[in-house]
Amino acid sequence: MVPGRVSQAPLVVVSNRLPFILARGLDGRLERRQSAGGLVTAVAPVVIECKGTWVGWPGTYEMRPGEAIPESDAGDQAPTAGLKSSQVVAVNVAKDKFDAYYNGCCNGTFWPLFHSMPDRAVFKADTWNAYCEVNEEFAQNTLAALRATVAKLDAEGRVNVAPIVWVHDYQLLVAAASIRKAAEEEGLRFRLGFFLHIPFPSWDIMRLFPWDDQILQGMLACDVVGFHIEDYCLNFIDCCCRRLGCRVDRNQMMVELAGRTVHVKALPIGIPFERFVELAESAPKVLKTTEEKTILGVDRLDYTKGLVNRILAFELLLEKHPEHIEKVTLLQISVPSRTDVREYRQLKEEMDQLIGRVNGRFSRANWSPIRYIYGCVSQNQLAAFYRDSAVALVTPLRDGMNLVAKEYVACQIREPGVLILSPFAGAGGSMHEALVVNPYELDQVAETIHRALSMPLDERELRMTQLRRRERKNDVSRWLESFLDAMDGVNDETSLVGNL
Ligand code: GDG
Repeated sequence: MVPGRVSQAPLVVVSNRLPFILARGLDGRLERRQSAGGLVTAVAPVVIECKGTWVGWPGTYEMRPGEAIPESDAGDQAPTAGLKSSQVVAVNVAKDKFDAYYNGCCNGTFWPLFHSMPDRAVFKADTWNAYCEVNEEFAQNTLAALRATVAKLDAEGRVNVAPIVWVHDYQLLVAAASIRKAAEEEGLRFRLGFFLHIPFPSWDIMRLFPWDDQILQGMLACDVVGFHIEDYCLNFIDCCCRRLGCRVDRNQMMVELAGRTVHVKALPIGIPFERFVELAESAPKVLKTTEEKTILGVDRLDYTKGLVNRILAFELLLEKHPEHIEKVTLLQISVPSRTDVREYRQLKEEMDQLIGRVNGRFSRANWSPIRYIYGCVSQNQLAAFYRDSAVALVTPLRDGMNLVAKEYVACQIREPGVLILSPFAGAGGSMHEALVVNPYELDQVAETIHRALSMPLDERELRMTQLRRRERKNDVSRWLESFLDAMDGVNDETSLVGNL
């Protein structure tokens, strides 16, 4: 929560999904089903307090025209419980169109492209058109929310307050262009911000997308464009300069387009640190023995997360350091993800085979090297896994930030373990006390796991204390506060226009 600020300007949050999904219960009525992500936990209370609005897809194609969003049940403990149905706008899209937008363009094109894996990206005019149409539907719904918000502020006499519209992530890269155009034509008061949760690629990669100019213009329709780390900001600025010929200031991180200045900000996301500490304090023990050490991996089953490399590196460890046989286990939790996309089904097959092979090769009568959960565990159980694992292996090939690395350190409330982290995750840029390892260099990963398993207690303590201190300070509330500060700064800061 951000005290003292939220009362000033209402927030209109726009994201692909609402902070809860709707599903039809046995009685035929729509019900809210909660999602527990850190983003929702941090942002929902602010939307509730400032009497803001959340615009998003409700997770179902079954809403009938005009059907109301249900209120939360009495006794609902979720962070969205106080979000009234009048504060929620469901964007309903026909199934075929949503498929082309979400599975086709978002996850078939932008996800691999923005993670610098262009060989996996599919460029198709029809999925791109569906993407633009769905973004337009989000824009129209957001405009309706913005009109209602401004009218309410006017009625309250708060005529100097400009609502903040906050658009999230790669599913909505071009929505802001329509929002700005219509809102300006109608003379609505607003400020427009965008945050990208995944990396922003270099110009070399971005230029492969045939309609890259529209992406950049869509993002530049905002007053503030936020990324996790400075590298992504600089990539974005570079693209604006080279593709659109914008005037840019790389030191002040500003881009000028059509006489307007856009502020580009590095706003690294954090986690609800104290909530994970509490979970770790109360979660019952789930891992069996203390003699056997657990190496933990937790990821959506996604090719960006480096899962195949991770298993191969673990196999190498057992080959080169057989002293770990029967002494360590790799516990890999892989949450099913995007199962409608072929690449993801193929990865599932590949992982099943690979893990079967490694287990077949090294298992003993009472021990197997890899325990593999293809599914989702409860947050309580997850916190216990984090707390009781000797090593966390966070080795994505590329990752916007990676929250698992941060959640692991938050839960290290007993004997400290070791975080092994890829430099290609946004988190790699700031979690300096982790053992940083290139996930492509399998030998090195195996050696680093060996080093982590043999690390003396005082070194583990030293590293973990520092990691935890930093993440506690830079938690998700601070991220939210930094974004709101950046939005507040929009009108005060020097503009680029006339400055160069
Ligand atoms: C995107 C960007 C960026 C995982 N397994 C279970 C479970 N989880 C939760 C974790 C964590 C979240 O899922 C995963 O977050 P990540 O950050 O690791 O990855 P993405 O989903 O790819 O998120 C990423 C993030 O957006 C935020 O900006 O950091 O780079 O790709 O919170 O705890 N939760 C439960 N059971 C599981 O089995 N309950």
